Amino acid sequence: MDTYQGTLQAEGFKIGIVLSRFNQFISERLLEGALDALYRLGAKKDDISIFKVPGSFEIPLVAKKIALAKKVDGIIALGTLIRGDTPHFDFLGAEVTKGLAQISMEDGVPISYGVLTVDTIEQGIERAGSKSGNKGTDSAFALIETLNLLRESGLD
Ligand code: INI
Repeated sequence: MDTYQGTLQAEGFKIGIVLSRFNQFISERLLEGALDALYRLGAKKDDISIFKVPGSFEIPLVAKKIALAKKVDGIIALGTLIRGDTPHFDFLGAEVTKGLAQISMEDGVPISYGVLTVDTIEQGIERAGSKSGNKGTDSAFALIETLNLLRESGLD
């Protein structure tokens, strides 16, 4: 029986990070968390490219272009969607999630999902480096594990 589980070793991987600037004070904490994780796992600064977009809606298009350019091994998507009084949040959340999943499947580029979808600013802060961890950190770990799983199992 063969069981594959990716190691946590980031050295040598080229990583693209797409970051939405909307709700910047939270999203920047996600970026800090992702970068901290990547460096702790051995990634080099020169192997990381950061693409800042205005809002989460713009993340999938830029991720798609990065995937098509074939210059990175994997992509981390970071953003913060906070529910308002209208259905806007639901439409945005669905499109961003669906868009990223589709790109990852179509282009075979691993994308990890670090887009917060929260009801309140407090919930966002909690998930960006305080009591509920940091979703940016989690998504960096998930990407590196997935990249290694594909490499080590011969599927990439
Ligand atoms: N973008 C976000 O990343 N988070 C939000 O909470 C948000 N809200 O609430 O509106 C948001 N809107 C901007 C959107 O992503 C686009 O940038 C904009 O519609 C222009 O295309």
